[in-house]
Amino acid sequence: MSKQTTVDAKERFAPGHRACIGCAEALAVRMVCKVLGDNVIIANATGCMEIVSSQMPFTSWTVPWIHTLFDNTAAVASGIESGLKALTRKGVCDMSGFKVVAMGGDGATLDIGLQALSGAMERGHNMLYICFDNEAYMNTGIQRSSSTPYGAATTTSPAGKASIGQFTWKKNLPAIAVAHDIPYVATACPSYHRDLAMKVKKGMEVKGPAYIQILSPCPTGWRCPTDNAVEVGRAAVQCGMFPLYEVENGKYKINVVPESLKPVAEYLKGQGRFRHLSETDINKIQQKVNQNWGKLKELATN
Ligand SMILES: Cc1ncc(C[n+]2csc(CCOP(=O)(O)OP(=O)(O)O)c2C)c(N)n1
Ligand code: SF4
Repeated sequence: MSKQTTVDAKERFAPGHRACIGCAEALAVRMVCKVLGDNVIIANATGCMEIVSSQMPFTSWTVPWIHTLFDNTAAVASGIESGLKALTRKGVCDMSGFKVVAMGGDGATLDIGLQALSGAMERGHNMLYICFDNEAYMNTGIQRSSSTPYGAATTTSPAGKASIGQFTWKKNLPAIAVAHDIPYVATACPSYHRDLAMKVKKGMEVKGPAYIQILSPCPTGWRCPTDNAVEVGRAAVQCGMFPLYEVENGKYKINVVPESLKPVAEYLKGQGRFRHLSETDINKIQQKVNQNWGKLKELATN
């Protein structure tokens, strides 16, 4: 990991869990937990990472961890944070060194739990929320979410003669988080592990709410080989489909700036969820990516 971000050898998301072969969401959780350290309490929404890690009587978690509903993860984390503050204030025990971390998939975060997340950010809780974005509701069988990219086939946005697959563009939750005027927002991907570790560390250290969205390639739902989730993640960053940037107190910085963006076609062609796309469809996606990249660069220069 990065020179600035030291981690120990301890696994806080331990092996033996039941994630699919090649799952980059499990990889991302493992990396994140290495940076979090022991003084954390994690509230984890229903979803792949909860299901694969906590089937009674087993657990992969070696730190305090609570399974929450889809809709209330950020509310539960807010409550824990307030509780810790009260314990410290009343002299019951000093919990000031603990950080509350909320985790959810993109369905739990961008759709069902968004209201609770917005409330927590607006109230200014001292907590880090991490969205593991695999771009669909994977745990229940690859249903589309508002984070599913345009053109992707899922079981509820199937591609066919009359359908391109997902017909809406990916919701920009980092921008929504920035609009809450919180101190730290970032995007990350396990394919860039030093960058990811640096951002998790910053999110832990900042006082107030922090939001990090981690692109987490899912071979099962993306229909890609199980041995190339890391490459796919890198390709998403290099073509601009998932740029890596951070926003500290409103100031944008792009962390990985490719010399020139790779064509999106290269990224799309490796994944079965996009295999039905025509050249015209791919051009449309390319145009949108160019447009979004231009906007991001502008934000980062201001
Ligand atoms: C309110 C509610 N609706 C639906 C479900 C069923 N459900 C459980 S996990 C899941 C999918 C989770 O998707 P996401 O949050 O994107 O995480 P992933 O599994 O992709 O990591 C669904 C739909 C539920 N538990 N609660
Ligand atoms: S469905 Fe996808 S995100 Fe879920 S455990 Fe399998 S590879 Fe990982």
